[in-house]
Amino acid sequence: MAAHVKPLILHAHSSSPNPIKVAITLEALHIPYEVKKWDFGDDPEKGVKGTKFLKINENGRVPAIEDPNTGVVAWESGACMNYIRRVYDKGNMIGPSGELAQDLVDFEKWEYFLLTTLGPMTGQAIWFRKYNAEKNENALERYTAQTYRCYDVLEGQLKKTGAESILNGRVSAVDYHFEPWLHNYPLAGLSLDKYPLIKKWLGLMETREEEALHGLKLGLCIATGKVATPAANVRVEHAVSREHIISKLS
Ligand SMILES: N[C@@H](CCC(=O)N[C@@H](CS)C(=O)NCC(=O)O)C(=O)O
Repeated sequence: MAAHVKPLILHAHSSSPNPIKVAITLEALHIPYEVKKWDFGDDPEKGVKGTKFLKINENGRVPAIEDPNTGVVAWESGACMNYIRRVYDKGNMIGPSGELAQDLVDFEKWEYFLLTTLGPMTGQAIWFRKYNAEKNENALERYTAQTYRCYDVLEGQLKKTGAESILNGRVSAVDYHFEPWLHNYPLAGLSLDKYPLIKKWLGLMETREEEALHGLKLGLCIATGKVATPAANVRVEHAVSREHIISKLS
């Protein structure tokens, strides 16, 4: 990333998966960024539903990004990540792996599946398990079943790719979309016992993060001696550190 790039501002909340996806994308592309944290609620100065934040995102949710290099303001994690890719991923490190119409559709269909289905179903499962003031077993059952249905679909896809990445061939922004949501399965009270390939993929993503922590500490993001194959090197180049990201968000 060119040295003259001014840090982007990532508007976030420390424990939420959607801002983490954007942070992973920024880290993967080595784009400098600063995190501005917001509370949930309507505090006029600090809350996502407060007057100050609503001027940035009238939908009152994180993430949002501001790019001082272009003046662009974006919200919705998908729009933020696609903006970042269009402007900063000129070498197409994390986008669709080919230029065929099918390659682009494959990328988008998994991206949209996460944004419209797996993410919201998991979010509701977490809500009804942990946060809803009154018990609502019916809603909890419904969202738990729907999230497992999404896991079935993802497990089937990982069977086709060997579970190294969601799309064939390489880790992409699609994996960055899914990882923070799958990482939250215990919070939603779910189990991966019936999903060996999701477990494998999640484990690989987490290994990449650990590897990258080493690289990031050195100011580099290169494969370490522990990684042997060229395919793994590609993974590590895209790797990011959960600890590093969480430390920025907290
Ligand atoms: N579809 C949105 C969802 C954003 C979203 O729900 N963000 C949550 C945190 S993960 C939020 O800001 N919640 C605050 C609230 O509901 O008041 C996206 O992908 O960015």
